[in-house]
Amino acid sequence: MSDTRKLIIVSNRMPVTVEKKKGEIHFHQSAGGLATGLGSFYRSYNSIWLGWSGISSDRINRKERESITTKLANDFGSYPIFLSKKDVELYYRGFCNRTIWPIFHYFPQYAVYDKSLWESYKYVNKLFSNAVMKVAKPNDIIWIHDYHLMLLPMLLRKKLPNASIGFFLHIPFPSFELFRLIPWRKEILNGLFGADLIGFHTYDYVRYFLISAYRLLGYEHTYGQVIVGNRVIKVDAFPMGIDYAKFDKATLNPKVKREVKNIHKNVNDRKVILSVDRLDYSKGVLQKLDAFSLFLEKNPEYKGKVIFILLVVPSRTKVEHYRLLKRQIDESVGEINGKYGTLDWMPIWYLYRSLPFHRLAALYSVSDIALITSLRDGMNLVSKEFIATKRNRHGVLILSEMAGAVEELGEAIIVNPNNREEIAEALEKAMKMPIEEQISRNKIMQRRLQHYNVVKWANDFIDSLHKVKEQEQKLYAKVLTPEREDKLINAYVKSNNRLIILDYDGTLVPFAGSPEEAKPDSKLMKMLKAIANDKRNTLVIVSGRKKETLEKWFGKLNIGLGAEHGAWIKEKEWDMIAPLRNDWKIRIRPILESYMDRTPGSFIEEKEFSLVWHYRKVNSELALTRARELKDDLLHLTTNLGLNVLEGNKVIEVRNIGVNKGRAVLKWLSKKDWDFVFAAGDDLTDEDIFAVLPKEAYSIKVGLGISQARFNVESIKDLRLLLKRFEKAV
Ligand code: GDG
Repeated sequence: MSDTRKLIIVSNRMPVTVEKKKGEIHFHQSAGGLATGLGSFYRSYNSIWLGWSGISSDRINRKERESITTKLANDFGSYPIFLSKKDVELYYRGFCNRTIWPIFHYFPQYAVYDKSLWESYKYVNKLFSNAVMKVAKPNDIIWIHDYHLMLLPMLLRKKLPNASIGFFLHIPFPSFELFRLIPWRKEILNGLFGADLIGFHTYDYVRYFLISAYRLLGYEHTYGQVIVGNRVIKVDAFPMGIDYAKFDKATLNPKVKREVKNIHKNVNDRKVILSVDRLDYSKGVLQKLDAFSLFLEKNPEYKGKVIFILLVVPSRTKVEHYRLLKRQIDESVGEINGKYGTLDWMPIWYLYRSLPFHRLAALYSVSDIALITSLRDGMNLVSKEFIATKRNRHGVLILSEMAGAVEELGEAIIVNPNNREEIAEALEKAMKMPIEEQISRNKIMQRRLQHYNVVKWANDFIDSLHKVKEQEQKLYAKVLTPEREDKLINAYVKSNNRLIILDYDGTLVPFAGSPEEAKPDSKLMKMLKAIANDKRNTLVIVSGRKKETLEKWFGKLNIGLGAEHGAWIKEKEWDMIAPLRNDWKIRIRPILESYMDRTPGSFIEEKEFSLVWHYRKVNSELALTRARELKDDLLHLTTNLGLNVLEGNKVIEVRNIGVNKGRAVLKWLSKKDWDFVFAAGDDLTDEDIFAVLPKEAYSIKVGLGISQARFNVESIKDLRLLLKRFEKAV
């Protein structure tokens, strides 16, 4: 695929690190998974990567800045963002790692809520936005990565309304109860909603995010699709893969082979347990040390026969909780080695540093067991890399159920990282697992990892981003633009026999629970009256409401009415659309009542020919479950009773088959040879109206979203402005 648009990747750090040593500037490229995954796009697009260079701007002068920028652009396809020492302290070490990181990893006790850190986070996100604006064109594709830049999507959206913006979060998205703790939670969500596509590692994170969006911003979703104003936003899971081939082939590399030999020499024929983590409290390092100690205590026969290689990669050592953790790990290792070690056997080999790739790969290769006990982990790539290195060879993965990777690595031994007994037992089980079983478990996982590798992951993400945009454009194709509106008004002015059909709730006024709250305002009444009084117009309101309510509100106006979704219609007097029965209500009502009792916030509305269960005020998740259950229950019961179960906007309604707004509208349609037919509605029940209209009719759905209507308007306000033009044209 070749595209003239640019692909702009934005992450906190770019894949090149800039350092200043003894007055000289050095550049190191890091070949991370992300860079590999994006490799194919680099070739098909004109790409650029933006991020912090790693060097603080206080340490370089203007000339150095310029030469760094030029070198990065020419040699690395990158564009640097310069952060001062203070920015790094407040934004990176501050808000990112002292507020977001602990909350998103379920460590609220470590989180600080400090306005100055938040201000710095906002400021640095703006710096990133300014930098992107220096290189971006209106239709470019922008892929933003991770928790450091959650405000960036909206900052960019405001400046580049047509750009394709994707956001991917590499860490977990927490449950609402955690996320709500952050004082600036709404700003963060709003920031993210600037993107067209918001991606997470797992479906659980998607769910948690959508629940927060609903609870905090009132945004609803349909299969992960959220419509905000005139935009479509998709939220979905994209489990990040690894550069599979790199690990699969690693053991063929002579440098790795040499290293493997070396390790074997030192290990002898002892079993090797491996642990690889960044220094982070979310990784559960203390927990695994504790479990290893318990394992030795319970299985003394393994003393002298097993080595635990503990690789801890230094990270965020300037944040206090990390320093404390380092001390605790040092102590724990010392304690265990002191307790069990002998003159010729040290149970834990502890490495506190980062290793070059060939040494890491060699460790994966020689280890019999990989022990991953993250307390929370967005994905955990180490577990995937370990399995990928084990082609046709044995090796057991023990994996925490709190790591995102567990969804794809179900053949591992899964443990709860807080259960030391379970981890110790898992170690014992892993030690004893037959080699054939190890290989066959690994093969299943390898197939999966090979298939959904990092390139596939990145492709999938960008493809989905294109699809969301296409979908948005389809919706846009139906938006009532000013030109289309002018044509409509033109047709209105020229015509003499006009039929105007309007739904009420959600179309003319916002949804509200009680009739009192939803009463038409005086401006609306004035407008309807004016339209109705034009002799060329026949105005009809067709609603789900009871006839008594409609009569009270509109009875005095010169308009037709349809109540209870058309069960009753009024031209001069109220009349039933067809002979209907309602004795079925005695059987259905008790079912709805049992749901009402078990679902706080829900209530039943009884109309003459229908029963309605309302759940607008019910907690979102419960509402969803209950609505589904109730629909299932009702479907079984109603088939023989000649009833229909219909889902409206936060309601489930049971009514006689054949009663719908469309049938009511047909009554008016067949009356005359209309030369202008207009209908507006907002929800599923109005689709029945749209379905019976002649092709040339002007039908309008209020709100963006799939509909049979010819056009969409964004909001009630837009529809009322349009109707105002009817009034003025009188
Ligand atoms: C975040 C999320 C999510 C480790 N030590 C060495 C070394 N590594 C490499 C590994 C692996 C990477 O670092 C670590 O990735 P993880 O996924 O395990 O964890 P985080 O760093 O916390 O990453 C995490 C990830 O983002 C991706 O979205 O999975 O949940 O927290 O690739 O190989 N590499 C070398 N020497 C080392 O000593 N060369």
